[in-house]
Amino acid sequence: MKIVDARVIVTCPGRNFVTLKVTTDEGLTGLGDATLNGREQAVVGYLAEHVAPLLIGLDPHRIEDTWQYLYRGAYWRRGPVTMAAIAAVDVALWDVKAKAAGLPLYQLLGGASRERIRAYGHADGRDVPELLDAVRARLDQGYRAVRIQTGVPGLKAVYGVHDTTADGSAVPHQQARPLVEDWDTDAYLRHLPGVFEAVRAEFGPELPLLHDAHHRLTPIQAARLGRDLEPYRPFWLEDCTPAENQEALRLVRRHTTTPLAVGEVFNTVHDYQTLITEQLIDYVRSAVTHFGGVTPLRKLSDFAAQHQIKTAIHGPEDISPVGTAAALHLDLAVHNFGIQEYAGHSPLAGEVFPHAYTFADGHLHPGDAPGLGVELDEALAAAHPYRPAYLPVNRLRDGTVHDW
Ligand code: KDG
Ligand code: MG
Repeated sequence: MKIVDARVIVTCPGRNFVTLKVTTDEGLTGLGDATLNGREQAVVGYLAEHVAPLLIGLDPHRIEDTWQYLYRGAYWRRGPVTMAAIAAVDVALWDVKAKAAGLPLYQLLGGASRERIRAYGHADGRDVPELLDAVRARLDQGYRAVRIQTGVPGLKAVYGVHDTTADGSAVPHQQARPLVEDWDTDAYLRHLPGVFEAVRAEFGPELPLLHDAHHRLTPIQAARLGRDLEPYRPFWLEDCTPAENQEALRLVRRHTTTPLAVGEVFNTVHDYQTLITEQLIDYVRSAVTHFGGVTPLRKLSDFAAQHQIKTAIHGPEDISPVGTAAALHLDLAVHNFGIQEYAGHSPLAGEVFPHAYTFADGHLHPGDAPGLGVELDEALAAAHPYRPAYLPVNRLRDGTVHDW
């Protein structure tokens, strides 16, 4: 079998998604997600100009060799743009291989290790009463685990507290310049334990509660927060410190037993070396889409497993249904699965990407269609073209730029 066509398709069914579609001489097609939120066109250029021409004539079954060819062959390694482009190729080739075998992808990854995949959803509110309503709404949708984020008194716009559309999905920031959010770490550290206390008081001790600090704390601040949250038994504290500094987690770890989750902005296993070998975290959070695909994420899972660390693949709205499906096949197959983030997509995104995966009773399943189980309605995609959008930026009260 040979690849005869490789095309990049950008669509905005409510938010931008970048998809690679490969076609073989046997008429099989494969899809890969290359969406890099707020920097989509950089990946489009990388894929269309530098990668797609190299794929023509290759045997799509040679996934490992193609991965190494694109990773080592470029000389310039790593980084989100490069790794999103390689991920799209990797996932598209896995899709082709599994379709050629007539099997859902998880069967090629070793088969199912479980019946279903526990998911967590997002609940947020500008204040505690709004958050409690949002948690209730997620429980009504069937979720059995919830990430809780709230506004902080005195701050106008805080990470994770969304404006929502009529269907409840988050409004993407489609404007010429990034929205500016504001931040005050002391106010946040004072506020958050009370938020956990209120949610526990309302929903009891069993509901798994997660929280994302989105890289904003120093190690000692993160240590304090982890300790202050311990009475409420969080499922995890995510991205407590800026991701570049792996050593920072040593200090956090010394002070708290709150489980730690890290990795949505990581692109390769090298970003995890210290974190995994020194067992400084409990969950690896990388996305198939930003980590070079199914091939390296499988290797990461196995490396993490040797250190009793579980997987928790990144699943925000800005990973397309193609990237979501790829995650679900891995989730079902790997032994050390922990939990899957599932923010869901707008109904229109679901129509642009018809898919076999299902969500019911708080759990996901990738379905049993051959391949990934996701298609792309190209006519509908074309009817919703790319719209420039940025992620927000973050400033302290005195105007200093802070981590977003
Ligand atoms: O594009 C950025 C989002 O994917 C990120 O902010 C979401 O932190 C996130 C999460 O945990 O889902
Ligand atoms: Mg996060």
